Formats: sequence, structure tokens, C-alpha cells
Amino acid sequence: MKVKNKIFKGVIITICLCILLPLHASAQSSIQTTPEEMQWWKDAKFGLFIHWGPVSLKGTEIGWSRGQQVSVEEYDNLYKQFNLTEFNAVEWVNVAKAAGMKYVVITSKHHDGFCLWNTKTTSYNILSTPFKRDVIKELSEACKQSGITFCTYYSILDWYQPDYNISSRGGPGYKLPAGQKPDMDRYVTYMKTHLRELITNYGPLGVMWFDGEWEEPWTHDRGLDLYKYIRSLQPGIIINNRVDKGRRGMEGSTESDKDYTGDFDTPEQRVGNYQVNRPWETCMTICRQWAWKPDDTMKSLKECINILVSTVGGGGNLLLNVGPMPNGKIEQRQVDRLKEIGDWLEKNGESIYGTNGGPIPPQSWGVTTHKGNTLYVHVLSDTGSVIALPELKSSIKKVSLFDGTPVVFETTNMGTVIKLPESNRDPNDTVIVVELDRMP
Ligand code: JFZ
Repeated sequence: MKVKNKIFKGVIITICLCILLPLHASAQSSIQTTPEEMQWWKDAKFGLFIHWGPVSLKGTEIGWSRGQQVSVEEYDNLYKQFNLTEFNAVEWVNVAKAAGMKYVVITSKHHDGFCLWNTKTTSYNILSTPFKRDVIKELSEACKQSGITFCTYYSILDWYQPDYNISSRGGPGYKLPAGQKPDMDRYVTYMKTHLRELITNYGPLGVMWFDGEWEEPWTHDRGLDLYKYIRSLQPGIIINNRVDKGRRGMEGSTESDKDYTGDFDTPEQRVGNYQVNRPWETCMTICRQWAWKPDDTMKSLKECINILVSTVGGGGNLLLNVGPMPNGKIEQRQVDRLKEIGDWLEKNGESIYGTNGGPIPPQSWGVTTHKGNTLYVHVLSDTGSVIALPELKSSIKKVSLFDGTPVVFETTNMGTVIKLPESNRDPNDTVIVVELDRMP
């Protein structure tokens, strides 16, 4: 009897383990983004960031000018005049496409709390403007039709919602209306409704790009909970590190990915440090301000290519930002600049898309990328007629430019010296293709 009991117990335990263990494993993997899920994004390299809202009517910075250059009263009523008569989602997507960008990230809600989509949670949204059309819907559909991955930015902090618990809301000196009690739990429920709307009505999304995590009401526990919530709504979605508290300032890297969640680091307005073991994305403005500003200083083509190539050579992606005008158009000079970047990528894209950063860390002359047995040497500086590569573990079979021009090189026990061709140099980036006998 006892023996039978033991066998019976053993069988029951075994059955339970057989059922529960795989369940446990799949629960784990559905939470943590896998390298396979990250791959489309890592290969894409280049995306369009869009900061847009009623504030474009003022030409001041989105979110931050509320209660500063623009009074709270005025800012919060701008939506009543927001009439984007020239808005055409297909045109925007074509701009991104012509730039060689593979994904689009738009501010569904910035720090000012205005919602660019048809949300059921608040009337402070795009349907309450004279325009009365759902921008997020139109853009998501245009992206899907063009094979561009649609993604949304979402600010955790919200200086408009009374439930978001911080006194800085509404700018310095702002006082909560009498009788109002902020309630962070209720605010999180509001946020989760938003995020569910975005994912179910406009998804699947490529990335949920969080921001505004640095203020005190946001905690690591809340970040972890939100990460799991998003991944349960859409398994496979990629989420940046600003969902949690691990980011180190504008450098944007997560201090320790064991302690904090988020799938990639987010350096801001700077090219990230060389980092090939953890995904990252530099976000940067094509002009200076995130939102549209009349006559803002725009980056030159050389600067843009330098930023893109240095980022990819360092192991990252680039999310380049435009702020459309209040009528819904992207400034023509910005459209033209983006097209110039696209023209460059048309010729040199092989050395960017689907590559990995390095293996040679950034040098004074430029950076490297690699794919298969090919090493791409990006000469960004225009000084000097030779460059030296440190010793590679593989041997060189052939060195040339994309157009087939052979490039002279010499390998010694110190490394390889490459003589830069005198003609056919690209002042923005001369790409030298180095074919190796095996993976660099
Ligand atoms: C944040 C936003 O505030 C900004 O408007 C934009 O959306 C960018 C992509 O992300 O950038 C920040 C965040 C924090 C500070 C400054 C800019 N800060 O704490 O000074």
C-alpha cells in the first residue's frame, strides 16, 4: 500500500512538473524580449521620430513650454485652434521612406497630456480639434500600406492630468485646484487604458517608446509592472528603457540590465557610446527643437550622415526627429534634407542596414560596420591619405569601393594600412569594402 502510494505520488508530481515547467518557461520568455524579436529593429537602423501637437501653433517646445513661454491657460486651449488642414499621412510616410527610414515613432501623448488619437478616456484629444480626424489611425494605416513599422511614443509623466502626482505639474507655482487629490494608482489605470487602446486599435506596434520616467511618482515596481502589461497585450513588442528607472541621464544607458527592465538604451541628442552587446538607439532632432520652431537651425547633410554612420558603427540605431508644422506639413527644407540622406543610403545602404557595429571601435578617422565576411570601413574625416586598421584575426582577400575601384592596402604584423583613393572620395563618408576570409 505504502509503495503504491509512493509510486502514485511520484507519477502525480511528474505529471504536474511536465505541465507546469513548460508553462513557466513560456511565461518567462513572453516577458523578456528575445534576440529574434529584436532583430527587425536592429537591422532597420534608421527611424523617423515625430513630435507633434497643438503646441506647434506657438512654435515653442512641446510639453516644456507649458507654464513657461506659454501660460498653462493658453497652452491647454490651443487644441481648439489646431486645424491641420494640409495633413496627409501618406505624404509623411513617403518622406520617411525616401529618407531610407524603416520605422516611425510618433508622440501619441507628450508631457502636456494631449492625445493624438481617438481615446475614450478624455476629451483632450484630436477628435475635439476643428480637424476631428484620428492622426494615429491615419498614420498607422499609411505605415502598414508602405511596409514601414508603426511605433508610438508615450509620456508616463503627464502635467495635465490631476491624478498624476507631482506638484511641478502646470509649471512652477502651479497649485492643485482645491479638493483635488492626485491618485497615482488611478492614473496608472488611465495610462493602461491608453496603452491598450493604442495597441489594440492601431497595432501591432513595432516599439512602445516610453518617456517621462524620471519624476518621483514613477518607481521601478511600476515600470516593471507596465513592461509586463505591454508585453501581455502584444507579445513581441519592443519597449525602450525609459519604461523603468535605470537610465543614466542623457547618456541614456541602463545602469544594469539585471536590475532594470527595457529592451534598449536611449541616448538623447548625442551619439551613444560604442556598445555592441546591448541594443541602443540615439534620438536626435534634425533641427534643435523637438516640436516645430520657425527658422530653427537645421543640421547639414554632412552632420546628419556623420551622426547616422557613427551611431550604426557604434552598434546603435538612429531615431531622427522632425516637428511638423501646425498645418500638418513637414517643412520642405527638412523633407529635402531627409531625401538627401535617403539618396546617400541608396548608394551606401549595404554598409548600414543589417550590419553590426564594429568590430573595430571608433577611430579618429571614422567607424566600422560588418556583415558576414565583409568589413565596411567608414572614413568620416577628410584628413590624411592613409588609415591604419588594427590587427584583424581574419585575412584580407580584397579591398575596394562600392563602385569597384580597387583600393591599395598593405598588411604588416601591426595591422593593415589602407591608402585612400584620391578620386571617388565621398566628403560625407567614403565607404571602403574589405572582404575577409571569415567573420571579422
Ligand atoms: C525627453 C522629453 O522631455 C523631450 O521633450 C523629448 O520628447 C525627448 C525625446 O525626451 O527629453 C528630455 C528628458 C529629460 C530632460 C530633458 C530632456 N531633463 O530631465 O532635463
